Amino acid sequence: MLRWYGDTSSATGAALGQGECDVNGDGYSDFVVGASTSTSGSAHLYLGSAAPRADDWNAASTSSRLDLRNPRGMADQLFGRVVSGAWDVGGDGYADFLIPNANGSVAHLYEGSASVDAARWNAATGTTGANRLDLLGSGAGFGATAAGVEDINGDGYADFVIGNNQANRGGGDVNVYLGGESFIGVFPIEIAGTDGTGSLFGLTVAYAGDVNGDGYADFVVGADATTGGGVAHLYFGSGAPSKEGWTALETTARMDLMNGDGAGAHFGFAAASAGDVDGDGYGDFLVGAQSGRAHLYLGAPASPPGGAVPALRRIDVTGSGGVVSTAGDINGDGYADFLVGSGAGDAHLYLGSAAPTATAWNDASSTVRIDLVSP
Ligand SMILES: [Ca+2]
Ligand SMILES: [Ca+2]
Ligand SMILES: [Ca+2]
Ligand SMILES: [Ca+2]
Repeated sequence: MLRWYGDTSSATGAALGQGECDVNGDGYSDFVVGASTSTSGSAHLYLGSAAPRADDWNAASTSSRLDLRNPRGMADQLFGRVVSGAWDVGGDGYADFLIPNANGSVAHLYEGSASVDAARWNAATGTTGANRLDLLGSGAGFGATAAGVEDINGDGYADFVIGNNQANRGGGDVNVYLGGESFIGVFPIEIAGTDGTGSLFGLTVAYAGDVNGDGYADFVVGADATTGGGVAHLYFGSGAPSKEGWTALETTARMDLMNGDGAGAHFGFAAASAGDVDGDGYGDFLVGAQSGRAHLYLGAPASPPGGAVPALRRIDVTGSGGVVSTAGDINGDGYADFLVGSGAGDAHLYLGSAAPTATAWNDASSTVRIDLVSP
């Protein structure tokens, strides 16, 4: 997901950036744009088609756009500040998506279907048949972040993560929800942060792809406000994920990624899957910082074989770092490309290749980096 950092009193956009997201199953990808405001907030689902048109999507009344409102109807809950694609949580062939109340202790999972219906989706919390699941958490921090993480336990149902940076006496935690045909009522796996009070563990949650190539998707949780300048944790999916496995001090189910950018770097402020940048079949992912650097971790097989923990090669790109995202494959060469921005008027597109290097990407006149400035 993209963690929005800015003026929450104005309408802001955050697109579904993950995977194919065909909510109504018509073969065209759809996307959500959040518009968090100081009132109740809103979000808009734009339906893809063979010939999308701005005048249609922007019309006051159109079937190509579904306008979503805070089902709780309350002000100041930051509905729409965070949106995330969730793949197919219910296993019915339609993509689902997440919109938490980022300041409201509730996260909403919207269920895709052949006949998506805004009125039904906007029904008040607790309404049966709303085609929406309202997941309740404790404390105002629950729902500050949300991310679909594909399928981390390999059962064919997509899974997702909700962050609560204020839980656990200020150390933060995340809830991992495993999808299923009738997963309502199943308790999430709760991972409590151990990075200290005020570390903001869970204020970054992100899909990482399958980093170690074992067939299970992996995910990242950031705690960017530790006294050491931030930390990020890579959690490995498996056939039987467990709280104990993910939280043990010594474990092969988790990898702790340490900050190398110095105090105050806010390493882990952002994270995202980068796709497969070097085309080796292993998922690569980004950890952003406010140090002016972003870090690409290249996926690799477990070492030694049979475990989960890979030896990850890290490439640091310089110039920005607070906003990171996959870009898909911009130039169609089979290597995924990625974007890094500062949130202050610049963004950089990094082109993937079989053998990417920091030297080539960071060169002042690089041919594998495209610098974008505000037009
Ligand atoms: Ca569609
Ligand atoms: Ca699953
Ligand atoms: Ca994996
Ligand atoms: Ca790779």
